[in-house]
Amino acid sequence: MLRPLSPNLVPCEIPADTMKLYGTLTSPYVRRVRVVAAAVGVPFTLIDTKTEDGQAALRGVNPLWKVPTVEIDGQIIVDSRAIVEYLLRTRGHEQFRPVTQHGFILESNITQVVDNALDAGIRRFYLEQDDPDISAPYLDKEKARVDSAMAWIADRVHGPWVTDEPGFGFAELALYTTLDWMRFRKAYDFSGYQCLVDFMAAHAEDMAATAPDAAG
Ligand SMILES: N[C@@H](CCC(=O)N[C@@H](CS)C(=O)NCC(=O)O)C(=O)O
Repeated sequence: MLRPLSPNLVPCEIPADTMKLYGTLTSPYVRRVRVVAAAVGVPFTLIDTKTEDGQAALRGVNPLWKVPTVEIDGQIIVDSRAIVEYLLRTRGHEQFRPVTQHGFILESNITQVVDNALDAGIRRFYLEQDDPDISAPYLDKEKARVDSAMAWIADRVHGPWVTDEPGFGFAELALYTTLDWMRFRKAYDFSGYQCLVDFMAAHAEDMAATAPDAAG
């Protein structure tokens, strides 16, 4: 099981070995990086992209203007999956279930389904922030896509795990951060799936330190 060491570390001065993390404390994708950085012992400084300065800094390093983006070991990495992969490859896998040859396809399918459901939820969230009454057939399709994805995932979750190999790996991290963001933003009610409720309960203690609720 993955045990985060500390949720955020924000020193006054940035030592050379500290990662610069562009993001917000409410983003589920940024949370994945925060969890893994804490678990492998990489301190980071958060550049808050909700602020004007933070957003300008992000736009200077990532042409997609998306978070998380990190600066580490003199390089910029965009996309949470690549950042997590880099941290695990360079700082150690000890607490993280590795992806085996056997498990690769299932893990890949699960993370694609989870991430696409999350992306659909995030798009709806942003659009409804701009216009609470917004309505369009494509938005209905996005909602139906999330329903379909959740039913597919619920079929595969067993106890605290998602793949057929036990252990906390990327699929579990992706699913936990996604469901917790949906709970936090009231974007999707998964309480009808007892297996998803149980999955969340199994990891809640380990994930509490990085919960989005405190950030508002
Ligand atoms: N595939 C990307 C997705 C990142 C993503 O969508 N981040 C959201 C925040 S949770 C974002 O930056 N949205 C800004 C926008 O769409 O303008 C990853 O895994 O890092």
